[in-house]
Amino acid sequence: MITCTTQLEKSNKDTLCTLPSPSLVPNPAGVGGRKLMATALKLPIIDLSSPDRLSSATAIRQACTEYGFFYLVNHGVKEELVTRVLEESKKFFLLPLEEKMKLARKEHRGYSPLYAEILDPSSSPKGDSKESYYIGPLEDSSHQKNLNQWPPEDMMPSWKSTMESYHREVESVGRKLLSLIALSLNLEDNFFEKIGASNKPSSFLRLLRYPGEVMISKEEIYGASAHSDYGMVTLLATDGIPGLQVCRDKDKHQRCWEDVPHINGAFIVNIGDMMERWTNCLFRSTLHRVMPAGQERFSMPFFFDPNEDCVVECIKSCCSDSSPPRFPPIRSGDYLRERFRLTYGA
Ligand SMILES: O=C(O)CCC(=O)C(=O)O
Repeated sequence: MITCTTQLEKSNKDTLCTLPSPSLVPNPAGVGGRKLMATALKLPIIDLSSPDRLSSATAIRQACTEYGFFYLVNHGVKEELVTRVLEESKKFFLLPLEEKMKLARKEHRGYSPLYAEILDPSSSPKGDSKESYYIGPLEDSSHQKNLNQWPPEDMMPSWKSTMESYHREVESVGRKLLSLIALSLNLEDNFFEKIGASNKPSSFLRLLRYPGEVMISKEEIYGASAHSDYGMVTLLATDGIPGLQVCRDKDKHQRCWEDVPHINGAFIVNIGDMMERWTNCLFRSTLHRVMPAGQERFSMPFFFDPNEDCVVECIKSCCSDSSPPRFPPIRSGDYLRERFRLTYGA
C-alpha cells in the first residue's frame, strides 16, 4: 500500500494523494477512506546463516543505502521463543492499569501508558496510541547497577526468564549482524567491537501494544507517528498484523508511505540515526510509522544501540575531501538521552 502526504498538508491535515501507479485501487478497508491499495514494498532479504559473508555484506550495503530497511532470515531465534514473548507481553498488557503503573517507566525501563510518547508532535499532538514496556541491558552498566523493572513473579511466573532469554538471543543476532555491517563498509568485521560500540551495548527490548482504533473524537491517530530510530540498528518482530509503513525519502516535499508486509520468521531490520551519522548518511535511517489496523497489534522492536560511552564519529571509509563529515562526534549516551528527552519530555 502506498499513501502520500505533503509536508504542508501534514501540518494541517493528513491529506493523501495517489501515486501515478497503475496498480492503485480503492481500499474499502482503508482508514477513514484515506488509503489506496498498491503494491507492497519489496525489501531485500538477508540470510544471516549464509556462509558467503561477503555476498551478504554486499547485499546489506545495497539494502541500507537504498531502503535503510531489510528482512533478516535464518537468524537462529526460534519461532517458539518469539511466540512465547508475544504471549507473555499480551498477558502483561491485560493487567489493570493500576498494576501496570506500579512499574511506570523510570530510567527508560518499565511501562508507558497510552499516549505517553509523542514521536511526531506535528501529526500526533495528543500522543501515539500505544502502550509499551522497556527492558534495558541485562548486565549492569559501568555507571550504575541494573535498573530493569519486572512484574512480580507470583503474578507473572515465567515473564522475566522469557524476556531475558529473548533479550540475550536477539542481542547475539545483533552482534553477528553488526559484523556483516562492518564488512559492508569495507571495515574489519570486528570494527564495532574494537571501537567499543558492541561491548555492553545499550540494548533495549520494547514490548508494544497498539489498541488499533482508527479515530478518537474525529481526530486522526497513529499507533506510532513518523520517526526514525535513534540508535545503531533495530530488529523488529511483530504478531503479523499490518500497520508498519516506511517513507523512503524523508526530505521530499511529498511524503510517500509504503507498507512493509510481514514475513513469517523474519526480523524486520532498520538502520538508526547513529549508524547514519557513522556512515555520513551513506546508510539511511528511514522514516517509518505505524498506522492503526482497526484491530489490536503487538510488536517488539529490539534497539541494538552502542555502549553509552562509545563516541560516534564519521567512519573513515565514509568520508573524503569532497564529502567531509556532516556531524560532529558525539558520545552515544548523550545523544540518546537528548533524543529521549525530546520524545518523552523528560
Ligand atoms: O511496531 C512496529 O511495527 C514498529 C515500532 C517502531 O517503529 C518503534 O517502536 O520505533
